[in-house]
Amino acid sequence: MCTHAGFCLGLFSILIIMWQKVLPAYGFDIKDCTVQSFGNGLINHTWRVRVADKTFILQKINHQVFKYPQAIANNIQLIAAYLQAHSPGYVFTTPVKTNEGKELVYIEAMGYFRMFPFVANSHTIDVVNSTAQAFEAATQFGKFTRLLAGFDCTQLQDTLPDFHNLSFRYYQFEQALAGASAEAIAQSKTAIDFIKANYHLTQTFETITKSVAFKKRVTHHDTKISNILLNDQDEGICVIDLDTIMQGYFISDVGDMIRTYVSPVSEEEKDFSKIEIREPYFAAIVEGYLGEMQFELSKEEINHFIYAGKFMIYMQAIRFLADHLMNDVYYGASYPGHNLCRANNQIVLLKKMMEKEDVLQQQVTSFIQKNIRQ
Ligand code: GN1
Ligand code: MG
Repeated sequence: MCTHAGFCLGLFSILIIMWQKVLPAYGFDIKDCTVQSFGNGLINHTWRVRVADKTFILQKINHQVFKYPQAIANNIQLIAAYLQAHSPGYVFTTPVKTNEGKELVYIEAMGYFRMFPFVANSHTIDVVNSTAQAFEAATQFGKFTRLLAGFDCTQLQDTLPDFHNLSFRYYQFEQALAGASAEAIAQSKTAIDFIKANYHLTQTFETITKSVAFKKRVTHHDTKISNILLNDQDEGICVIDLDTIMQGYFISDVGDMIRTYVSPVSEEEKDFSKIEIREPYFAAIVEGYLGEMQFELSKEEINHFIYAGKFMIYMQAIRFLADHLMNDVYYGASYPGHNLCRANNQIVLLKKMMEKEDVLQQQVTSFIQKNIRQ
């Protein structure tokens, strides 16, 4: 929230100027539009635009992070064309074209923008409050990859090179450590020691990248609950936030669901005693995702279902910690030590998951016994 009136007003005028430049590209006059901030992503800025009886989602792409916005637009187009041909009933949101027929608007000194149609009778949620929601989301993310199983994913461009490359993230962490102040290192000592002590998780990732049993597929790479559109009955409609769709391993999508659905509190929680592994929510992810993907995944991949969760939680802890050591240049921070707190939160989550590994593995095993072997 803005605490300084002058700053707030300044920010608002910049937004107005920006909308005044972007909206005409779609044939809209700002006077006829109601624009409201929408969602809570850390990277892109999103607004809901109402004009007459139509609603759209307008996004400003973070160009510092996504250096190749055109690659995102190309990937979305390729996937949309494949889905249109092979699964015509499937809802897949594609950008609205500008008056010039383009998917992106570039405004000098402001960056790239794009607009999506708002899917009627849909809503998103920020927190998973029921196992049914976890099941719906896991089903949608699994279905997305399954429907694209016949699509040649090597056609997709990397919109964020090395995004979920854990070896690269570990290297970035080492670089951050080498450049960090003695004070920041001392303050982060427990987190640094934990990351180093669990380097074996990076080694497992390296084994995966060399294994023929692990396949690259069309992967969403950001499977948090707010990236699923739900209908009024809370049933999944489709996946959204398509920027990081690239080729990747299933551990990214399953792992981020485990990371973000299983605990009742998010990475923002400062009271770590609230972090918990809710077994029924884990089971809902297993049932939803494997319900769609059981015949696509190899036995070896299914055996790494639990690893997927550890991989993503560990990588997120590394990314927050490295950002803290580099003075919050990537994620930003609302208070001093914010990214260290986020990293420590993820470390607690990982420890709690490691404690429950056997019980969780039992859930995967029983799904396989009930379904796949029949
Ligand atoms: C970022 O902006 P958002 O919330 O969709 C990040 C994800 C992290 C997430 C952590 C491009 O996603 O990888 O998991 O923050 N996206 C990018 O909250 O770095
Ligand atoms: Mg995202």
